[in-house]
This record gives sequence, structure tokens and C-alpha cells, in this order.
Amino acid sequence: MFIPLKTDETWIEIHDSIDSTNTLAKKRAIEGVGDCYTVVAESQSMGRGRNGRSWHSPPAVNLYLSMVLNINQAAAGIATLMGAVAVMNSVKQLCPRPELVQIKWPNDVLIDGKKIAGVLGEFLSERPDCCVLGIGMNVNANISDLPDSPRWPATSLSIHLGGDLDRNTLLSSLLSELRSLRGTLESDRDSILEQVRKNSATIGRTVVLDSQNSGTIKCKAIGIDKDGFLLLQGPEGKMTVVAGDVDIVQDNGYY
Ligand code: BT5
Repeated sequence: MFIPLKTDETWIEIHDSIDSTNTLAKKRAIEGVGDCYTVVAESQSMGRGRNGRSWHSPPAVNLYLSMVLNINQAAAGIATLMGAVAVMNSVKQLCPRPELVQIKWPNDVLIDGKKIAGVLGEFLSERPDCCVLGIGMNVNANISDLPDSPRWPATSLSIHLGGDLDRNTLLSSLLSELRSLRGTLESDRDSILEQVRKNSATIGRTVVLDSQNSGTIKCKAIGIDKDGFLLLQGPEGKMTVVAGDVDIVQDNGYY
């Protein structure tokens, strides 16, 4: 059970069980809540990922939250990356080997190559000046709490670190990272992008781009540009990926 945080209680709404924190945060955004308003839940019955995928959300072991950001469209491209950086920074503080915590473009946080968190940025047609940033983080999940056949190998912080963590402390640290990065999103997006580049699990790797026009193409990830888009060297030259699915080819050849 979450206990209310000591500070800023007014902007955090906490639920035991909910369909999706992103769905409720979108509703709150339309109702006109302020910047950084956050919805947190102990479990989700319809937690979602990108492109219609689902997010496995067992009760009382992980973190599921969504933050409303009143941001202009120019900052939209890096909002998801900002969420990933916030998760990464909170997790690095807990890890004896922080270099193992990396971002897999555009929305996954990995620890020692396995996914511990995913970020879902969604925009609202009703409020084009607004983004809802959803974060799911595997904290105290044990192996049986993880999804059966995830797209990418999954783990939790407790599995990696070998002991359970206080989720309230982690939530507090994550919210303060998010609010601090939020403060720089429009004024100093380069510092966010630099953190993504420095801690990227994608740059330098062979990736497979699922292109709607030309099927799958194998490329090398060569960088992340000033808008947060992925730069690829493909068989026919350089390409910029704005969104969509890019899978890293794993050591065993699978992607
Ligand atoms: C994501 O999508 O990684 C974004 C996940 C965002 C979830 C949060 S929870 C709070 C908020 N409210 C919501 O409804 N959503 C957000 P994507 O890159 O599409 O990855 C989804 C894929 O990850 C799935 O198809 C599974 O293979 C895998 N997966 C599902 N649950 C997982 C988990 N708990 N841990 C690791 N992998 C998981």
C-alpha cells in the first residue's frame, strides 16, 4: 500500500486498482489539472504499452504512474526520453554498478541488458498543449510476476539487486527526478539528450527497423539527433527514425 508523500500531496492521486494510470491522467488533463499532476496505482487491469501492446501490472510489487505535462509541441519529441532519463537516474542511485543502467531508444530502461521499465508518452487531441507520460517500473516483482514471453528479456530491481526495495522511497525519488528534468525540458533539452546518448543501449548496435513501406531493414544505430530521433546507417544511406519499432539484434541473433 502506498502512503501519501509528505510533500506536494495535492498533486498526487493514488489508487489501489485502476484500468490504466494513463487513461485516468488523460481524463484529468482534459479536466484541466496543472503541470506535473500525477496518478499512481498499485495495479492496473489494462496497463498499456506502445502500439496496442499491454503492460503487465501485478498488484503491490511495482510502480505504475502517469504524469501530466503541460508542454508545447516542440518539446514533445523528447518527453518520452525525459521519462526514461528520470527512471534511469533514480535506478542508478540504487545500483552498485550504475553503468549497467541504460536506455534502449526510445522508451525502455534496461539493467544489465534486461528491461526493468517502460515509458509511454501520449498526446491528447483535446489538449494539444499537453502530454501524459506513463511509467511502469518492475521493482519488487519476482520471476513469476514478470510477463511470460516479453518482447525483450525482463527483470526487476529486486531480482537484480537481490532484495526488496521501499517503493515509497523510490516513487519519491522518481517524482523528484521527473520534476527536476521537467524544469529543463524546454530550456535545456540538450542536457537531457546528452544523458540519453551517454547511457544508450542502442547506439553502436545493429538494429532492425520495421518499416511499413519496405518491411524489415537491418541497420547500425549511429546516434540520436537534436530532436531525440534515432539516426541509422542503413544499406542505402543514413536514415532518421522519428518513432516506431526498432529492435536491437541480440547476441543470439534474435530481435
Ligand atoms: C512500454 O511499451 O514499454 C511502455 C510501458 C508503459 C507502462 C506504463 S504503466 C503506467 C502507465 N499506464 C499505462 O497504461 N501504461 C503506462 P512497449 O515498448 O510497447 O513495451 C511493451 C512490451 O513490453 C509488451 O509487449 C511486453 O512484451 C513487454 N512487457 C509488458 N509488461 C512488462 C513488464 N512489466 N516488464 C517488462 N516487460 C514488459
